[in-house]
Amino acid sequence: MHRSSHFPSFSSRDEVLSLQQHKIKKILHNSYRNSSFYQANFNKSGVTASDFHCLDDLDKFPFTDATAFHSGYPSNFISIPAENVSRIHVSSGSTGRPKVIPYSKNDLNTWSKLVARSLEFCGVTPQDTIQVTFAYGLFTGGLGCHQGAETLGASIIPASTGQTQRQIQLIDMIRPTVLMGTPSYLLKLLDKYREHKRDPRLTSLRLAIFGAETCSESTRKEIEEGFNVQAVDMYGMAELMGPGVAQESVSGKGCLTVWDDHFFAEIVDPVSLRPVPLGELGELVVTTLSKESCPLIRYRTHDLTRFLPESENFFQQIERIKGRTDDMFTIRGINCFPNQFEEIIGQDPRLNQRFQCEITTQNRLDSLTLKVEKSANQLDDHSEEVERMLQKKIREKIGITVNVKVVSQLSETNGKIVKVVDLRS
Ligand code: DLL
Repeated sequence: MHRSSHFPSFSSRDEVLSLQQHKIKKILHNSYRNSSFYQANFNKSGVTASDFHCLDDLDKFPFTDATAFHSGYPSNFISIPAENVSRIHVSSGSTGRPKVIPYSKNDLNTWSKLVARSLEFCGVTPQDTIQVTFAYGLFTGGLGCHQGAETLGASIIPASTGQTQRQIQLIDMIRPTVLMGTPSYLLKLLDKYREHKRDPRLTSLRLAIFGAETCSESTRKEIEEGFNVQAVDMYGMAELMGPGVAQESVSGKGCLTVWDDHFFAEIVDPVSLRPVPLGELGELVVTTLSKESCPLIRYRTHDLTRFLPESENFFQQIERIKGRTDDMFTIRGINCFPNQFEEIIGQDPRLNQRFQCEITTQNRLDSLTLKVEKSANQLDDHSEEVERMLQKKIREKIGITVNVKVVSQLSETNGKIVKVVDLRS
């Protein structure tokens, strides 16, 4: 397959590793020199940039976590003068606390190229028209995908998220071939078609690119069968850059190829913070290799994944994200991850796969209410029966008793549904 200039060609894995080593060395020296945050952090751990000689030495360096972003803006964390900042995004991520993320001109340039590379990797070409339904604005999804699509040379419909009826009109009118958005929003769009008795299989679309939140295989299947398209996953995070950190291809479903000429990935046990044995599930930790404005050294993403064998073009591959370490909640002693429920919900066609876990205290006991959206094509109200069935299945499969509430609509932010709302005191 012909690859454009956004796609580097490596002749061996060693070539990638040596590039990473070279870039990390530079990043460590620059961060120490330009950011008082890293100076203090390195000093506290008794390391200096000169202690890094090879990739294995990186584990001498301290981890960075989201608290680094909590000291206001511009902070001692930033490595470039504030006047060299070109754009600022703000992410509340899944934990709610806002993080201010600056980008230099070079950062924006690298980001655009990486999103263009991601799009190309899943078969998007300059001949495609892409409807971007990720939110535009402070969230990195809209503008990030927009710039990348522009860099690739595709046509873009900057629809942003929401106004679902209008999205359908745009698809009818402009006949895009590619749709991008959160899985939650793509399901909502699908539901709107059904509500209006329109067949979503008859659009011009051939490919859906989803990202920004976890998506179970049953949700992917619903999107693929619903729209009669292929659907692939895009991974990213505002602090690292935005969308375009890792990408799934149509022929390689299940694994994300990490653009590891720009991001060095480690997978560690979330408690001991030691590397997990190869192939085991753990927390993804990333060191940015190109970011100028606020480089991240061993940044804890809290996303759960595992290493897979490297790709044929020598990039690192990881499994699609399984969930977040901070999404895990313990209810009456049982550890739960929201996506355990996703697969069970996905088996009932009367439900959308959009749901939220709300945890409260009732009579001094933890209580979990699973709120699930009903599908728009369900004219008859089977809510009570569905609630009973779902409660029974969860008790059988996960071993806990939950309250189930079928609702018409759940609220969302940037097209993402907050999967866990913990209201315990
Ligand atoms: O969600 C960036 C993005 C936009 C990625 C559009 C892909 C497409 P944040 O708002 O900072 O950035 O949220 C980052 O979202 O740590 C994951 O927990 C989750 N996430 C992002 N992509 C995926 C994915 C954007 N493909 C957080 N699968 C991350 C699962 C994802 N979770």
